[in-house]
Amino acid sequence: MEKIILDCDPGHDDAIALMLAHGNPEIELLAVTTVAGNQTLDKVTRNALSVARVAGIAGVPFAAGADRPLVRPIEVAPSIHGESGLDGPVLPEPLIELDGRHAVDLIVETVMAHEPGTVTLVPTGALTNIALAVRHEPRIVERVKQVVLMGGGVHVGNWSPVAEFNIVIDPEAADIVFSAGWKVVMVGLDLTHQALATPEVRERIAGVGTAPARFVGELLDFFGHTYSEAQGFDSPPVHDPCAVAYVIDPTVVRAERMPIAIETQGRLTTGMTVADRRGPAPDDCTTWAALELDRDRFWGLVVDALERIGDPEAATAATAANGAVA
Ligand SMILES: [Ca+2]
Repeated sequence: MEKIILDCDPGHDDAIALMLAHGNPEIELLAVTTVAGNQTLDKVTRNALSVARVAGIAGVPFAAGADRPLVRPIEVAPSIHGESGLDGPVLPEPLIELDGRHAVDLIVETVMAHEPGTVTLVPTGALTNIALAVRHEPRIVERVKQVVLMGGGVHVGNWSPVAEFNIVIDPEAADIVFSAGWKVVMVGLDLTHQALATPEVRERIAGVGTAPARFVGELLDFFGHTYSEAQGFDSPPVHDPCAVAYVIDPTVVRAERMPIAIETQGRLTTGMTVADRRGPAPDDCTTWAALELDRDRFWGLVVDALERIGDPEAATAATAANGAVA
């Protein structure tokens, strides 16, 4: 079992990442934390709790974190994710309550409570919470197994010609996380632009036939529309579950070790993940870039997770009905 903390900003692809982490039997989801990014903190936090209900997640602490980047003003992405941050499906009223702790405290306490080298951090939003956690308790750098993050790209940007959204909205936080000295796997756009929800993929998901699968279908309908309008994609790239897939099975995502530094000063290049591919990585290099996705096995993991999640609301209703009869 791989123990993870998912730090996210749902977000259509974050929602699918959360479902993959919950449904996959190789993953033990220790905590879910939220950070401002795709939308404001209040919105993405409520979205995370709604998705928890759809997927039947219970007994996992959810905590809200930073409501803005470390230094810069907040920047959100309604052109991709809509005004709610998760436009498309009806978002049910959450059943679970938010943990009272700040996300940074929950991350630090969870990492320090587990054996060294056993907890993987999976950030799929801006790196604000993770950077704050490093500053708050530097011992987590030694203790965490690895950081597998969705963000950046070796050759490509999306929010600017050379920068990806999660990195560019808080490049100072990204700089702290990439240079901390722990193993960082950058699951960036080179990789996630291979994770396209094509009509064939969406048919496979629809074939699962459950309420959570329909919810994912409605997410992908909206996401497909905005990605087509805003960035000219025929099918939307479903970024965030790729990071979870790497944790489940690193052979689904091929990564290469290479030095990666964050540009925080550039007039045109702020937020660029500057990857050095000039030669073999030096021995002390701790950063990796994901480059190649096994598409079929990746979507197989997503479909399998949805099948295992089943229909939690229907199951709850059936249990309640049986209870009433008894
Ligand atoms: Ca995200």
